[in-house]
Amino acid sequence: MHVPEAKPLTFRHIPEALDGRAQAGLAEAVAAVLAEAPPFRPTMPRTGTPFSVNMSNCGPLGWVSDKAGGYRYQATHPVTGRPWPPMPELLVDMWRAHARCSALPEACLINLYDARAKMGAHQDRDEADFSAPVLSVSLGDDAVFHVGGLARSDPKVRVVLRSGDVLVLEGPSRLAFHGVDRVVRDTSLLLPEGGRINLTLRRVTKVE
Ligand code: MD3
Ligand code: FE
Repeated sequence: MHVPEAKPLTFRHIPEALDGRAQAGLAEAVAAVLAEAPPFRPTMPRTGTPFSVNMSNCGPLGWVSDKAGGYRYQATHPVTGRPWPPMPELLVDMWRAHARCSALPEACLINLYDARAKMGAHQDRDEADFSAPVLSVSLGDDAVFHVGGLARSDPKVRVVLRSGDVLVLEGPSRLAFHGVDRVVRDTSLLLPEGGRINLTLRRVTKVE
């Protein structure tokens, strides 16, 4: 009987890409972004079910979702109507250092997790170009993250993402199903209120 080979997962986990001082500087920069672009709670297309994660964005484009408009990128905050604040330079530096992509990121989604928040398995496919990687930076409490394959039912690998870790998703894994099973309370002292912040840098328009 033919047993299909497992497709290799093409992601790179870079533990402690940011040291404690850099994490503190980034947490401060994110707090400044959130003061200008306050967290909002997205809702699911069609059903309007709220996400358990609060979100904001920085950079030229931001990812939003609501019942009426569905998943999309837009240049303005869905509540204030103002443009997203610029991306902190440290994040652009992380992209230059680790993404292996000469085009710069256009969107940085900021996911804010409390101890009860999670993110079900999904694919990131709201971008016009899947050739560019996605780069994620984690701050605060540990998260149990999973990545599978191109089908929802494919086997998954689990990775604990800790404060200061970078994850780069590229090649075939760019369209892999993935999600956050849970955040482990009180595993980091970085954020005064606890919880976890994930910053996801993406290209949205075609790279050429
Ligand atoms: C694997 N965020 O915002 S980041 C998301 O920790 C999202 O907040 C998670 O999934 C979080 O869409 C995971 C790591 C990540 C980002 C994009 C991916 C993993 C990915 C794209 C393909 C495969
Ligand atoms: Fe995702």
